[in-house]
Amino acid sequence: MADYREMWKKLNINLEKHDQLCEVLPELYGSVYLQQEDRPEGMNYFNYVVSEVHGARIQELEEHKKNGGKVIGTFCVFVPDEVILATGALGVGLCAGSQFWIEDGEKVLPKNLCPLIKAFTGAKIGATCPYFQSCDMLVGETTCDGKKKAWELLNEYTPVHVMDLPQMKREKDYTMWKDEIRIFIDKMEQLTGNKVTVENLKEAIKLANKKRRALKRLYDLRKHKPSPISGLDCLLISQIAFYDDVNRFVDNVNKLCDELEERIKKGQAKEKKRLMITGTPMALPNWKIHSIIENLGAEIVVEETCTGTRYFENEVCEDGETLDDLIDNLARRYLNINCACFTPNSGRIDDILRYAKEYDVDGVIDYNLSFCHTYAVEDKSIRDMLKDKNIPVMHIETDYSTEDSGQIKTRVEAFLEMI
Ligand code: BJ8
Repeated sequence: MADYREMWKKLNINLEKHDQLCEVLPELYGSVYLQQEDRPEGMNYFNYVVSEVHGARIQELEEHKKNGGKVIGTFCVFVPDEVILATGALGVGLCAGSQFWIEDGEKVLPKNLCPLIKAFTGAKIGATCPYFQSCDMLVGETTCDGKKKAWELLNEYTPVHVMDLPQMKREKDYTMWKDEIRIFIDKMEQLTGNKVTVENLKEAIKLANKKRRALKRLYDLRKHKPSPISGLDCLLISQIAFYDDVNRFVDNVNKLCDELEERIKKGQAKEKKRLMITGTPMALPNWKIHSIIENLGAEIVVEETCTGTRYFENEVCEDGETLDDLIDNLARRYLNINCACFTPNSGRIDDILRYAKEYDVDGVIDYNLSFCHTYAVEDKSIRDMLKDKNIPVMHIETDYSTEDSGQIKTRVEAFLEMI
């Protein structure tokens, strides 16, 4: 890897601490990813992206800034990427998935809080994440209480714009969400000095849809029995989707899909037990559950999460004559995401049932980050519905530590024997 220390220094990274992080990641990646057998050639690109995660991509962001562009950090799939792209800015997902950042997060946040929130806060206050350091503005949203309050803390470090997300899906909520998108457009115009027009917003919608289509193509290939790619690899690709250059990412996903189609034609190894993960997102480098399950010989074939189907399902309609038409299209697509912060959220149950059929799963793992109450409460309705359809389901509540890995492994083993 090239020497990025000068760049990190300019970004005010805590170099000493950051060195510790740089030591942990390759080791973890090697043990989780590189030991998988028979990986598609096309995964080499994604290996490269991970090896350069705090290097080459950050350099590109810095280059973009030198040329007058802005970098925007986001934390939720409700924040419309299209607005960021239309103003010529680059968006990066900042949700954090490593135990490494928890200690710093707990310096300012209660211990009994969702690890995702503690980790991203810790990444910022410990100055160990170059993505955070590169951002000109962060965009928060009013989803769960923990996140809502974390924006106030982060705002002391980097300006945070908060989008007020309605938590019901009535017509007046669409109107309100449209208004929030308009306010976000104003904010982005002020920050970048670039106007959002029908032309550039349409272009941005097309680009974001292109990414959605590539991911959908990848997920559709997982419907084959056996899946031509591991759940671990797909999870990694979804995680990388949040910060990689869009066109390059789409090209590489499509190349990989071409290879997977060839694999399917050739026929492959024996079938494995097929599982769906549903629940809270798995931010990079949270590979814990996938790694445990796939090491036990089963395969994860779909994730009904924000690092899965919720990120790419449903395209934004590309038709429209006016800016208002396009904003309406954005509002309709985004408010259609079924996150547990909504009430009611029966759409998520319909999605899970549909995926169970489409991907022909043998069982479902309801994955819950600790202290994420909305998803924890939805567990009951999901369990009831799946039991009703005779689909085995298992709930796993966990954080980023490895302390409970042995116990989870034993439980998953028993579950796999039963299904
Ligand atoms: S659309 S899931 S990305 S809010 S931070 S809600 S895990 S307690 S991330 Fe999320 Fe948007 Fe919903 Fe998806 Fe729970 Fe943690 Fe809150 Fe979380």
